[in-house]
Amino acid sequence: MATPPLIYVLNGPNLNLLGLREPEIYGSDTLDDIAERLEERAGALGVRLEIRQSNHEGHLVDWLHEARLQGAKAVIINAAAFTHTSVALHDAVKAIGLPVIEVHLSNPQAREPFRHHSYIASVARGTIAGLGALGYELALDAAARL
Ligand code: CA2
Repeated sequence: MATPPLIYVLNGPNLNLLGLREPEIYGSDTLDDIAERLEERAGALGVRLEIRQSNHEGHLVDWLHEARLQGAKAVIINAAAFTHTSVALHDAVKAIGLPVIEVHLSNPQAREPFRHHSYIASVARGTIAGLGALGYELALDAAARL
């Protein structure tokens, strides 16, 4: 039987604190809770997931490259604060040539002005923001259909 398509789910800095701090902004689910629901949904969709989190920009760049080398079909990324700062992530997303879906738990457009610009958005296939943890599941549904 053919191996199910692979999708990378990458999470940036401080997202390891999800559910532990600032639930009024980011919700009460931990990253493990989100990962568990994504794995469940992935099973139903017939795809495999590689779910990672790092507080280091270079790890996220390396994992974007790895996604391409591993033959991933799509990447879902919440680059967290690096969304607003990282030309390196912009370049990596552009370079790998895979459909990349940008996800944010909160709606950065409704927050401080420094969150209004995303270096990822212009090279992403699409962005889902402001829907909390549900955004990851919607992104997975979309990724599986791309
Ligand atoms: O809304 C999102 O998903 C963000 O990507 C989250 C980032 C923020 O810098 C972006 O502007 C929008 C912050 C992630 C930090 O996560 C925390 C979780 C719990 C407690 C503290 C931070």
